[in-house]
Amino acid sequence: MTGTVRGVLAAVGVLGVIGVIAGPVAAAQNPAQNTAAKRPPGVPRGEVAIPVAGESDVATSNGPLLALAPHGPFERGRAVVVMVSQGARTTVRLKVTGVGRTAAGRTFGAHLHTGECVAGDGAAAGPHYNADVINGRKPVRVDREREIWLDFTVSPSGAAKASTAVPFAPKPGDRSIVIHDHATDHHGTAGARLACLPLTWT
Ligand SMILES: [Cu+2]
Repeated sequence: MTGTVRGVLAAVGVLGVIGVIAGPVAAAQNPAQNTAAKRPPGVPRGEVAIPVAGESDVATSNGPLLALAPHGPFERGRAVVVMVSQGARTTVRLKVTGVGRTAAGRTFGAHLHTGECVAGDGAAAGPHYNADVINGRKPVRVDREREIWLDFTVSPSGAAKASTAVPFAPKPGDRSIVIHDHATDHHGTAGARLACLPLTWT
């Protein structure tokens, strides 16, 4: 599944996504606790309200990673990302699975980029989503408060998790999570683009 959901998510597709990611939406993990008893007025049976307070925008994506470089450790990789914005605060969680064993123990950079995730075309993803750049603020600062950085270290079983919280709400678009060859340095640089996951919301 790739796409956007605001406010109310269809239970069938989304519980699978939420189920692997703890956090603000963790209460959705157990479908048995989220049926009739928690269904607010106007939410049809079979759907579940996201249990977060106030106005929230939720964007999720779940699917195979698209290769941006040949023969990388992410060729059979999959990823799930859940981004929840409440006001000016956004929490993003990423889970990656199916990473090649040669990558166990390695740390990779991962970021939200402004552009699309297109297989074989790393440039299509554009630059990092930077809140200063997007909002025209100068000087532009590059750090984990202005950008969404999700560096992760791969476990022996080929899985990894990362999360971040930032003080801004990214503007909608056809965007991507890009995985890079090495950990992000203090300039925001992380080497070659290896794979990406589309993340689109409106
Ligand atoms: Cu990046």
